[in-house]
Amino acid sequence: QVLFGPSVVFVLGGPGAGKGTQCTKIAETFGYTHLSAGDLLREERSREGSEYGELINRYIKDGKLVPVEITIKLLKQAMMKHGWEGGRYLVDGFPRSFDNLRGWEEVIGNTVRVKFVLFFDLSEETMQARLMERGKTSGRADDNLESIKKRFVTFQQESMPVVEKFHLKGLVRRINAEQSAEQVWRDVQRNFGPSVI
Ligand code: UP5
Ligand code: MG
Repeated sequence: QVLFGPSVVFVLGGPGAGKGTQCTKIAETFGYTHLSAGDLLREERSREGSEYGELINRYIKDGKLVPVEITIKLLKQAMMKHGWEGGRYLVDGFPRSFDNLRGWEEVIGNTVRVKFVLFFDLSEETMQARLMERGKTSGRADDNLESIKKRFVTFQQESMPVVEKFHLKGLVRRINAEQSAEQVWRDVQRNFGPSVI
């Protein structure tokens, strides 16, 4: 059993579900460190001397999942940097496949306590509209219709089965992410605070 290692909340949901937006608020309000797997991969892509830059770029544009060895290395590095013992982390956008989960279990496994999984649930129509709107200014290589469609396929085929698996373990807390950001935040907050530590 983990006595004083880090604790983690996984934050899952489709592309454009609002994971990043809500994680920022949770981090500010409840003292978590927010680690977005996608942000870590994008940082690594632009890091000078990175051997993975090209590869990461290709996978992200295609809406495919970067080999888990890379993602897990970045996540673990970030957790060590911010403090391992007693750290409280929001892991945003990971694990998004059974292979991701295997990587997590092999490298991190029971050295970390997974408290629960926050799952943002909403329609593809809404996600698409949000991402197309963001794409006007985001500069993200995957905020275009072609990449968005590919991200949806990956989410349905690879990520939803992971959510289902966590659900069967009783770990999932579902949020109606179709609502306004304020309403979503109101629902998200109920899952944090003294009663759920
Ligand atoms: N917005 C947010 N909430 C709103 C609301 N309630 N109402 C109206 N608008 C709302 O939000 C998206 C947009 O919607 C923003 O403009 C926001 O203002 C607005 P955001 O909070 O950014 O949503 P988020 O769920 O974080 O969307 P994101 O695009 O980051 O989701 P993805 O899961 O697609 O992206 P991520 O960065 O996690 O991954 C990108 C790619 O990296 C993946 O496709 C994959 O290729 C790769 N990747 C891996 O390979 N492995 C990993 O482990 C992780 C990523
Ligand atoms: Mg995000």
